Amino acid sequence: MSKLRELVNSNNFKLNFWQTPSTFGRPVDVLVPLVSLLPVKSFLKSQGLEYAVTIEDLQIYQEMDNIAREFPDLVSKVEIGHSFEKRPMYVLKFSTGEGSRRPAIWLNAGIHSREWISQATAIWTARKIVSDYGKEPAITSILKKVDIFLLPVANPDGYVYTQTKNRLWRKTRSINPGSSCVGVDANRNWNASFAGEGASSNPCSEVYHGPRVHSEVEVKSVVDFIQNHGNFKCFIDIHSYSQLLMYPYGYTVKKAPDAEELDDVARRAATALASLSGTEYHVGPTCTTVYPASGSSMDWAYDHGIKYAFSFELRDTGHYGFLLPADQIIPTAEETWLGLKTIMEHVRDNLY
Ligand code: BHK
Ligand code: ZN
Repeated sequence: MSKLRELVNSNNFKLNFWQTPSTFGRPVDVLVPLVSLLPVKSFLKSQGLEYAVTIEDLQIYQEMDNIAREFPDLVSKVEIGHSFEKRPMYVLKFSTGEGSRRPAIWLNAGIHSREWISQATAIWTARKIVSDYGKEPAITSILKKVDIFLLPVANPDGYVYTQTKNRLWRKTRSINPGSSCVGVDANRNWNASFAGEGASSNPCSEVYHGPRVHSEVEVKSVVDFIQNHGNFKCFIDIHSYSQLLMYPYGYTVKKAPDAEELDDVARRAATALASLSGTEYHVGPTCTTVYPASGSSMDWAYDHGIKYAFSFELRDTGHYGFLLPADQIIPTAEETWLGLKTIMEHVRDNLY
């Protein structure tokens, strides 16, 4: 009791007590900011106070629960697997139709943990879809024909690490046997010219491709889900920063067979995006637009027959970089939505 009071009165941990300590000795409920999580846990342990985590991530994971609960006829939450550190990987499935194998779109965010505008844009997008469905003709007609699967946090361990230890962490948090360096670049780990150009075999590199194809359980979970489903027509990976909209390939300078159609769709998407507040995007294939990169999710999707494969690099162009201020989250998400909608409308009208 007195130890709990110590916790309440300490300003260091920035705790928010939902239930303050009582004299009856019932448990208290405390909201802990991620930066304080480890210190608070060790304080509780050192004082012999029992605790349990009841809501893992109040912010993004809780919002996914809220959306699924508020719109049960439109949204379901699917657990597709877990991360290296055993955090659940949740996907929101938006579907209006019967049958489990309707043509589908995969929206992937947060594969690189430090690109926070990606996860934020994804969760905003989830709320946007449920708010606009039945009111706005584009999303309503898209969902008449296709299902949308949204993975807001593709690299949960990395995301927690960026909030607790190192804001600029990019990779997964898997242990590399024989090396003191941690993690694999989850966007070099896919079966698309794996370990080719633009990836490193050094575990200490930021673009380490990992020991083998799909070695990262986070990647394997997505691969298995998409392959078992078998009817994905579109895959969009969302990164930051640079304001780019790219399509295959990253692993070769060779033109993708569908390059002209993909370029046309991407240009229209970039124009729609810019129409909101003038944010300019460059459009092109990854390899010649940024750099060669083998083993990416986008190239894997494309080579596995998912024709409409794109990769966004959201705001900005480097002024704030990964540390995009919070007041740009909603403007970024709103403009990105116009680009996403353009692509999804094209998919709707060009199912194959
Ligand atoms: C995007 C798609 C396919 C391959 C590479 C890229 C560029 C991306 C990367 O994986 O290196 C750039 C990046 O993370 C910054 O968001
Ligand atoms: Zn990235």
